[in-house]
Amino acid sequence: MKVQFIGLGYIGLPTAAVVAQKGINVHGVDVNPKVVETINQGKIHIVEPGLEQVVKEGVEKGCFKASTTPQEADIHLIVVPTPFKGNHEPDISFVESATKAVLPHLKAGDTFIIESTSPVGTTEKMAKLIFDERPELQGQLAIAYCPERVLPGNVLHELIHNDRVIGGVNPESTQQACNFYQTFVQGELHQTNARTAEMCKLTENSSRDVQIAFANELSLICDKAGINVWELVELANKHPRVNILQPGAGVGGHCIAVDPYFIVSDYPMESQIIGKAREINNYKSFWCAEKIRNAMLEFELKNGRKATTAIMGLAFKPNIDDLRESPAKYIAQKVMQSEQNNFLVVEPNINEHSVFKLTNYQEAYEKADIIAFLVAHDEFKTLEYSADKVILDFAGIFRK
Ligand code: SAJ
Repeated sequence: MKVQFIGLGYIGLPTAAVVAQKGINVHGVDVNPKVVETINQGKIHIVEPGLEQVVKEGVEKGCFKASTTPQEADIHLIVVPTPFKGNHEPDISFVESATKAVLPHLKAGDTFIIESTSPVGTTEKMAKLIFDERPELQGQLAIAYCPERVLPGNVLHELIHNDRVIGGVNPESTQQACNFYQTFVQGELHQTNARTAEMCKLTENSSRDVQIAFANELSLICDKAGINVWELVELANKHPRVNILQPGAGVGGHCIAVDPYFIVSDYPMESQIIGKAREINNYKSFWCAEKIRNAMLEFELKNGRKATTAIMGLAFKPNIDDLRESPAKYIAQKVMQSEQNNFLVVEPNINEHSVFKLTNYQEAYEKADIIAFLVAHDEFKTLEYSADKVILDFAGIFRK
């Protein structure tokens, strides 16, 4: 059996490596020749604990090879990004071009699986595209959708142990795709149809977005009402059927802040809560930036000099080095662009940044007058609360 992965990014690469680890012949394809070269040297171009070792083993054993062009295989997986266009409409052009690239290599008996997060109906659209070009394959291919669900930072474990939802364009396709996932997934495989599987992925991330929006909305209310939101959430969660998430500086990353728009864009009238949650979570970042600005003005009025402000954290969530779609980065940019004040920017998970000059977290905490915690990195939790500083704790470091 040969398995081909189109797309060797944050999901494609670890999945390909885990499949190769099973001794299965894996051909990985990426449009970026640098990525291909790096992988063929047994190295990786992304940060993910433990991944480099698995890739290295696969390459050394000869099970895992990367190239810029697709070839014949038995299983084809599409694992490319689905960003959005102008007004938050999903852009499936990468899925389309990956499908077109695989098309000439398909043969009777093959399985074609899309893992990329996709709007409802994408798998059926790709099936049509395939059969329009290759009508002789009608009834001869398994075509299915199976979303990835792994959490960055814990990908290798979750790839094997998470349950998967698998939906084919017909029951035979579903079964054939399941047979493939059985080779490396220890979690349960749940069978459904392609549209439900597509919607399931969007639902999972929208559910988390809505729940975080609830926590963020509470934080705005509590700020006005003079209530400590961290204590409030902790106490409410003592109820056996309440489980509120943590408020923060907004929602970032390339999944939760993106996927809900795929529902809103196609079903705008129906998706009231989902759309509103996106607005609330975006507004929370804007609100944090305003809070920091106001604190700087207040400090200046009170002390007759400009404050030094520490921006604590740039990543999109705690303990990672990923700054993509990061609310903390957005807030830092917003606050710093219009002010002449002194800023100390901290991000313990990266060594340098092309825009921000980075300062050590302890030094920044010591030197600054205003401390704005934007991300709950573990390092920050080792700092002692200091009553003589203005502390804006959007990440719940001191929970005060
Ligand atoms: N966040 C909060 N409060 C919380 C939890 C998270 O403000 O209580 C914020 C984080 O700081 C971050 C954002 O939400 O900015 C997203 O972080 P996350 O840890 O919730 O999720 P991701 O984006 O790293 O990964 C998600 C996961 N989906 C779900 O938990 C439903 C993961 O399982 C998916 O595979 C991934 O999206 C994806 O690729 O779709």
